[in-house]
Amino acid sequence: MSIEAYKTPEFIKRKGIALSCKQIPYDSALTFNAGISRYRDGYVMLFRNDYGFCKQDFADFYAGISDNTTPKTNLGAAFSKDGINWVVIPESVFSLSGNGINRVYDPRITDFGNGQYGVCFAIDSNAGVRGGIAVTEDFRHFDIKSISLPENRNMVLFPEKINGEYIRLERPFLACGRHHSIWLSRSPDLIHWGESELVLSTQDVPYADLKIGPGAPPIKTPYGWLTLIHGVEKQEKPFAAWQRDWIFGYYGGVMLLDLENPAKIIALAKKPLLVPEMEYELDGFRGGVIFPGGLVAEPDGTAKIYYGAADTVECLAEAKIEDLVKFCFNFNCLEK
Ligand code: M1P
Repeated sequence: MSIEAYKTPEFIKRKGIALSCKQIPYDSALTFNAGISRYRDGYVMLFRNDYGFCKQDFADFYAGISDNTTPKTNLGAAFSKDGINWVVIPESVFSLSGNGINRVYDPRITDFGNGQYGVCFAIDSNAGVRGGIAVTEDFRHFDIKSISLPENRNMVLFPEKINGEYIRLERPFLACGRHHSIWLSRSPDLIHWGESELVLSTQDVPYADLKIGPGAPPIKTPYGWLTLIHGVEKQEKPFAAWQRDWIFGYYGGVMLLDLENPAKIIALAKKPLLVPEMEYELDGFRGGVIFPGGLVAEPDGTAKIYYGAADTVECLAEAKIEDLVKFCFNFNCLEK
């Protein structure tokens, strides 16, 4: 299949670009793949900030003039009263390097409800990609609790303990040519992780043929834990992109997990929830990429859905939580 075969359902209301490099008061080329949470009387965003290169560098690269196509990355923070308009903190708030670590990226935020926030992030290291977990109260100071073994990332934390344990979803990179899958692990303290179980394989997701990954930290509904994922499908022709051979479509997806045993899927929508369709989703550093990282429940029954688009900007869409749940049940992969 290709992205033309799918359509974003009408109950998804796009609100456009929430944050772009134009709003960043320090070096910034791409601002995307953010984590978002309610914070005090508003919202907080931790976003991925890639810098040190620009679109022209890619044109120069293809013309054989330059090879400045590898970004540097740090994490920025922004605050908002309404979840729509953001004020960016004047300096980046988090980066790691040394000890074989090259950069951190793709942050996720989970509100533990006690003034503490769990932050998951990916790490590129000399040994491979790793998943980190930190705790913060102010989004300026981060207490790193654990960093996984190599070849794991895309972690998201649940907002509450289940049977006395912290829960995370994660995406190990499976060897031996197996497709990537979403797994669940448990921890008493955010440091030691185990009791891992397979949740979902790429082969079980109709709109993914290469990879899947956890997207936004789950929110609790009466029907189950509602959570977003991404699914990756190879396309027939490359997208309009800075990276001209970029041929992978990324869709946002949605599923419901059992409230008591979140390793069990109750319903998984067989159609994607967010399909790259808008210019800002199709054209950018890597066109055709939708990478959900935030799902925020509002008191009126809507959810704010935050996603990185084209690895270039951070976007917002809204939907009724009831419609997201119905979408899972009405197109449930588990009912063949
Ligand atoms: O470029 C698309 C995405 O590629 C990676 O994600 P995944 O391993 O799931 O394919 C990440 O680098 C991500 O940040 C990026 O958006």
